[in-house]
Amino acid sequence: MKLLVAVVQDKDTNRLLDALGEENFKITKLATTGGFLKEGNTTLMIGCEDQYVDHALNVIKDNCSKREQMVAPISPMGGNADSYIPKPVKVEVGGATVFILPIEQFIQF
Ligand code: 2BA
Repeated sequence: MKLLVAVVQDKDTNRLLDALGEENFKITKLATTGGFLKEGNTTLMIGCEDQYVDHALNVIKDNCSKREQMVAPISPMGGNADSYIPKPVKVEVGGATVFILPIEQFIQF
């Protein structure tokens, strides 16, 4: 068994949840925050048998889009003002960042 931990954009979450649900995956949804953008994103925990991991990854891939996002500059409080670039920069976010962890035991009481 594996645990897929998928960080996705909020905009893709409902579509992805529906698609995974249609394929009978069991999911826990967590409201999370990206460390870089400090904006809300969604982390899904998906426990599944090894033989379904590729299918889950395909569903995630098909339902999460890459987007470009502008990041506002953060003032260099106490930092070096010489390297401060006072204009927004573009970063590419998503489609999904997925960690695949082996599960030693799965217990439900
Ligand atoms: P954030 O940390 O808010 O990052 C959002 C996007 O900003 C990233 O998209 C990446 O394109 C860019 N970015 C992140 N750190 C950067 C840096 N130091 N310099 C320049 N650009 C940077 P993604 O790579 O698609 O990541 C989307 C979200 O997935 C991340 O949101 C974070 O919540 C999670 N994530 C990505 N890699 C991770 C990792 N190795 N461990 C834990 N969480 C991760």
